[in-house]
Amino acid sequence: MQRTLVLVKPDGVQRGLAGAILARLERRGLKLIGLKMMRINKDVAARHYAEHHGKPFYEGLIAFITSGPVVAMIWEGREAVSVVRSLMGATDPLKAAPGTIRGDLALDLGMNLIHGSDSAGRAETEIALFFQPSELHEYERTADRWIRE
Ligand code: DAT
Ligand code: MG
Repeated sequence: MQRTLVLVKPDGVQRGLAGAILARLERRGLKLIGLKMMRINKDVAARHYAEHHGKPFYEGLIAFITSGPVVAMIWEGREAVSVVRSLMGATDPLKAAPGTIRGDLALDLGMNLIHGSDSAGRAETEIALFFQPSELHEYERTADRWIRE
């Protein structure tokens, strides 16, 4: 089953939206298998956002993501990566569709509440960057027979 990394960014924690964001993913039927609050340090931030190194917004992005605690989560489910990306909405909240997390709850590109891995390959790398294997929980969920055909 596919897994993906989700971060409720510092703006989401500060605004008291961590629970609301978690609930949206949970209600969709995705399965939570890892969860922790953490402060991202500069080294992890640089590795996580390496693809954006050198871009004009890079320094601000690193400063933002390290500015306060985040809630890090691993979600599992069928096509979890693209399901989470669609629930998140477009990167720029002004372009995100209503009904999505960013489209309903955010206004600014730099304060867009949530990170989700953008491919299955990136998800594996990001999960390893943020979680130890012992922090991931495999368990049976009785509701799964009402979620998965
Ligand atoms: P996403 O978070 O949707 O995967 P991304 O990986 O392209 O988007 O960018 C990572 C984050 O960087 C994004 O959530 C917000 C910020 N960002 C991206 N493009 C930006 C820009 N042009 N100006 C300011 N911040 C930007
Ligand atoms: Mg991205």
